[in-house]
Formats: sequence, C-alpha cells, structure tokens
Amino acid sequence: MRGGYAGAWLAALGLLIATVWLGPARAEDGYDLWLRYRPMPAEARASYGDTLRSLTPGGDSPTLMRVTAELTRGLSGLTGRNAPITDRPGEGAVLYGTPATSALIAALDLPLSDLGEEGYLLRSVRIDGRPVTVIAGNTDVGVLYGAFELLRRMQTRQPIAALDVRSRPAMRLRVLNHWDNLDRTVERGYAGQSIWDWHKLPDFRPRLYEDYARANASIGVNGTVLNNVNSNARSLTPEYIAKTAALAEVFRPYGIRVYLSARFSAPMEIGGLPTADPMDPRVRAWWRAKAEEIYAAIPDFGGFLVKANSEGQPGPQDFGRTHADGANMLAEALAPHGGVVMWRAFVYAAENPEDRHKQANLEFEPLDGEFAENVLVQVKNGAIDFQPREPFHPLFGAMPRTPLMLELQITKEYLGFATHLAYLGTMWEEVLRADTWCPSQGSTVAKVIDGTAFGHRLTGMAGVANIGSDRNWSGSHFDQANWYAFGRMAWDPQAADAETIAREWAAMTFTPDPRFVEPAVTMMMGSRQAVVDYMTPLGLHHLMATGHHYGPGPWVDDLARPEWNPVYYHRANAEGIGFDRTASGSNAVAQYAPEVAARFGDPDVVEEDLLLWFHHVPWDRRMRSGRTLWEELVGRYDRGVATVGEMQDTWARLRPFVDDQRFEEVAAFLSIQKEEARWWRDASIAYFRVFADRPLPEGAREPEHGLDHYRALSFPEAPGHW
Ligand code: BDP
Repeated sequence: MRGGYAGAWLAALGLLIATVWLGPARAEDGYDLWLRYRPMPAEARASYGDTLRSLTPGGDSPTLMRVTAELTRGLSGLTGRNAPITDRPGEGAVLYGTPATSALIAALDLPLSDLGEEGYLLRSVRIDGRPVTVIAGNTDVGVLYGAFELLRRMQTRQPIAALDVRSRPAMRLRVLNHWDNLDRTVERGYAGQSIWDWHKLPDFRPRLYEDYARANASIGVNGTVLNNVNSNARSLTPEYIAKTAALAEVFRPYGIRVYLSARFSAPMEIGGLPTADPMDPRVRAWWRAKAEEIYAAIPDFGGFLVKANSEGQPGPQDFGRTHADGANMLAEALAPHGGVVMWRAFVYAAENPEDRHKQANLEFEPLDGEFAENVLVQVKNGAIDFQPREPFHPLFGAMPRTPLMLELQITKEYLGFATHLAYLGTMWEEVLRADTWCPSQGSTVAKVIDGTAFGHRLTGMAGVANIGSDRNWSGSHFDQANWYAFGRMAWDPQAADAETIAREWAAMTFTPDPRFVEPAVTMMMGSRQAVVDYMTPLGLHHLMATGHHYGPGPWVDDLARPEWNPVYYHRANAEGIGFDRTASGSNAVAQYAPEVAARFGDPDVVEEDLLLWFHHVPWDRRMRSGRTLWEELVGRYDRGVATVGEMQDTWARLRPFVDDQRFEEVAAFLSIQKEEARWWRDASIAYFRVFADRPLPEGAREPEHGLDHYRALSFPEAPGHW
C-alpha cells in the first residue's frame, strides 16, 4: 500500500521534473518569435566549420554590449558551443564594431562610406592570416543590424564562409504605431492588453520591454509610437513624459526612438488655454515649451503622430485652419530638436457627401508644398480603410512636393482578427509595387515613399502594431509573420518580396527543414487571397459588422454616417452590385494618373479583384471564367472557404515538424477560421441573393441558415473596439 503510494508519488515527481526539464525543448509558446536559435543538426553545424568560434567586440557601448549578448546567445544556441570573448581576433573569430571604436576595424579600411547611419557590412576577411568574420557599420546600431543579419543567415542555413554583404535601409523612419490606450486597452488589438504598463512606469520595467526592442531591432524597426492615434492629452503631462522617458531608455541601445500621438486640443485640455488655434501665439508657445520639456527628458525623442479632424478627433479645422497650419505649428516646435511630425491623411467627414474614396485627396492635394520640412503626411495603403483588398491610395503620386509615409495595418482589424491565418506580406508587396504613373511609368508606391520618385530625403513607413500581452506577442503564431514582414519591407520597400520573407520567417520561427518551409510558405502565400474571397470578393469592401468589425454585416444601413454603412459600399440592387467610381458615378478614378484611371475605369480591363470597387456591374455580366457575375461571386466565396480547408490539411501534414503547443494552437485557430469563413460565405450569399434573385449556381451549397439568423447575431464583447 505504502509502497504503491510512494511509487505513484515518485512517478509524479519524475513527470514534473521531466516536464520542467524537457518541456521547453518540446513545447514552445511563441515568446521567442523568430529569434529562437534552437540547435542546428550536426550536418548543418559541420557546414559552418571553424567560423564563428570566438567574439572580438570593437567597443563596449550599450549597443555593442547588446551585440555581444545577441551573438553569444545566437551562436551558443545554434552551434551548442560557447564563443569566448577575446581582445584579438583568433582563428574563426567574429570581429564587430565601427572604425571609430575599433582600431582593428579601422585598419581594415572597409568600404563603409555609403552605408549611412544604419547600414552594415558583413565580410569574411583574413587578419594575420586567420579567417575572421567582420560585422561593421558607421554606427553601433548598424553593427547591431549586421549581427542580426548574420544570425538570420545561420538560422536559415545560408553559407557564411565567404561573406560580402552590404545593406542600408532605404527608409529613414520604420515605425510601429501602437493604438494602445493608457488604461491598457488596445484599439483593434487582438493580442491581449497593451504591453505598456503605464501605471507601473517609470519604475517598473519588465524584461518584456527589452525583448520588444530586441525583436524590433532584429527586423530593422527604429521607432515606435507608444499611444493610440485617438489620443489622450494626458500622454503629454509631466507624469507621462517621465514614463515615456523610461521606455525610451530601454529602447535606446536598440536604435529605437519613441514618438507620441499628440492630441491637437492638448493646450486646452492640459494647458489651460481657451483655444488650440495653431495661429494663436499662446498655443504656439505652449507647444514649443512642451517640446522643450519632452526633449529635456528624452533627447532623442522622435516626434508626434497626429490624427486630426478625423472621426471626431480635434484638429486645426476646428479653428478655421488647414491641416498644413496645424502640422506646421507642431513642426516648428519640434524642429530645433530634430523631431518630425507624422500627420495622418486618414480623413473623411459625415458632412461631406463626396465618395469617401475621394475625400483625403480633396483635402490634402491642394496643400502639396505647404508643409514644413520636417512633416510627413502619413497615408494608408488604400483609399478607404485597411480592407482585405483595396486599390492603392490615390494620394501616392499626387503630392510630389510632400514626403508621404505609408501606413499599413499589421493588426488584422478587417482580416479576421488573430484567429484567421492571413499573411499580409502579399498585400503589402502588391501596394508597394503598384504603379502610380506619377510622374511617369514605373513610379511605384515604393518609389514614392522611399523618396526616389520625387527626391525626398525624409521617408518612412508605419505599421499599426499587432503586439499585446499575449505570451506569443501577436495573438497568433502566424501573426508574428506580419510583424516580421513589416520590418523587412520597411527596410527596403522596392525590394519587398513577400515570398522570400515568408520563407525566412517560417524557417526561423519553426524549422528550416524544406519539408516544412515549402508547404508552410505556400499556405501563407495563398492565405490573404482566401480572406478576400470569403469576406469581400471581387472588389467588395467594408461589409464587416458595425463597430467591432467582427463578422459579416452587409445589410447594415442604419448608422448615423452614410459611409459607416456597408450598403453605402456594395450598392446591391436588382440590376447589379458594386460602387460606380467611374465618370458616370463618383469619378474617383480621375484622382489617379490617366493611365491608371483608364485601367481602373474600364470594367473589361480592371483586375476582377477590384471590379466591384470601381463598377456597378449587372448580375449577368460575363466574367473572365465564362460564369456570370452572380455565379462568379458565389464561386469566389466557395473558393475562399475551400482554401481554408486546404490550409487545415497542409497544417495537419506539418505536425511532425512542429512542437505540440504551437501545432495545436494553430490547428485550433484554423478550425475557427474555417467556421467563420463559412459564416461569411453563407451570410453574404443569403443577403445578396435577395437582390440577385437568381438560383445558386449548380452544385453550390445552400447557406446553412436563413438571412434573419445572420442578421440577428450580435457580439457586443468582440475584442479590439473602444
Ligand atoms: C479605422 C479603425 C479605427 C481607427 C481608424 C484610424 O476602425 O479604430 O481609429 O481606422 O485609422 O480603421 O484612425
């Protein structure tokens, strides 16, 4: 009896020890992101031979100390052997630093002059006849980026014996935008709470903050806007500036600057002034003093992001002034300190009867040339609002004298939240490669934003973060890929290649085994189109349910502002469906260059994925497949649902390559996605068939429920909406 009890107890203890000791090797929770550095198999280790045996730091700045820590961690994790730190580079050493901090590096006389402040060089050299790998840059942060590149090459099993790599970012500002509120809720956040624990700052700085900075540095992100664009003036009070300064201190060694969203009416709300009129000298003086106060606490503060006169936010128009007046006032306050203003072009107004697609251009184009030198106008990728597919925003190319910053949404507000697997790299590549034809053919959105099209030096790309307090940071394992892709694309938008990035990410995050990587990448590459197909096929858009945007709501027609209603966008009636944005309709196409307008404006030429964005099309129109529009629409919904089924099958086959915890989580999310894809398909067909008044195509499944069922669903607690 006793023995049996003791035996059971010992077995339980053994199990506990085994779980604690062996657990981490098998179960992974995603916290390590793409920086896992798990041991390479022996053959791979052998192929790296005698390289990378020791480390010779060329300096001991806070940043170079992080480089040492990263290389130590990476090399010991990947190769299983320690890389001792030495003063002189021995056989197979890694030597890193800048010519300014290291005489050894200076003596190599490396071609660093055109690498700018953040570029790096990786080169295999010989020092005293011994092979050495050099990571060099003009600044310590350049060296940090180079170290991450070296580790990336090892993680993806690329050769490193004869390195000669030079890279510099094509963009100056590579910035995350957190839509995080001071109470730790996150607008459009699906990964838990905000990671900024404002209440405990500045004194409590969990390790998480440093890990956040490290992850961002590994993909080249060099700035972060900490608070929501729908901002609270309290962020600019002394108490909160001290909290922001604490975060800035943690991020600084990683080359990351902090920025704040500034509430335009702050001079009234926290400054006691009767006005926030940008032309009022008291208001200007208040902002100048505020900037001085911030820079005294944070000498490398990046600047302000502003959402003004949009969706109820205050702005210069409240005082009869223009966006340029407002932006320039803030720019003037920041300029002496080297700060910038990122002024958002996401504006539309209920009073304005114009097609919402056109409103930003109508307001901003006339202001081209009027913005101060340290202002960027931040433009969303598409003309409406982060939809699964949109044509590129017509402002790109339309404001040659103003630096335009591209804003992408990494968090998936309109693409299924965290549970739908949708790799956004393909969407972003599509917009970056879109040809604006301004001033001429080949002037892609990438060239507009990286400054080459119109000769701007102030350049940038922003991504609305998908980061939260969830252990895996992004709410789902595959959503980490979107954070990763954002950083990689912001580094050099013209080179953005979604597939290469997906391959890199999958190899680092799971395993470089091609038997895993190839199917996983195929799944990722098709995933965004699947969402387009089951939610908003053929150019439909903004059909999500009200407020939280969770699930379908194409029938919604009773919201206060016309352009909040899905019926405003799809315009389905007995004749057909779609928004006529040609000359016979809103003529939004005319905001594009003539060549682009001709393409979008012709229903026979425009890509079918944008057809209903620009055209109201009869239900019986023949599509390229030979089917009628109605049949094609149903076919696209079905294709989307089917793709999710294929993704489930693919994932099931990948089980041998993935640790249990992450495998199960992804599998569970895929089944949620499958359910919700069917829901989208069924609800949309149940609704649109009322207008189409045609039978379902041969073989198509009847929606599971009647329209009333879908209309009655309600999700007041859906996440992300405040
Ligand atoms: C919309 C979001 C809203 C944001 C807004 C913006 O629904 O939460 O505040 O964009 O970008 O898509 O300002």
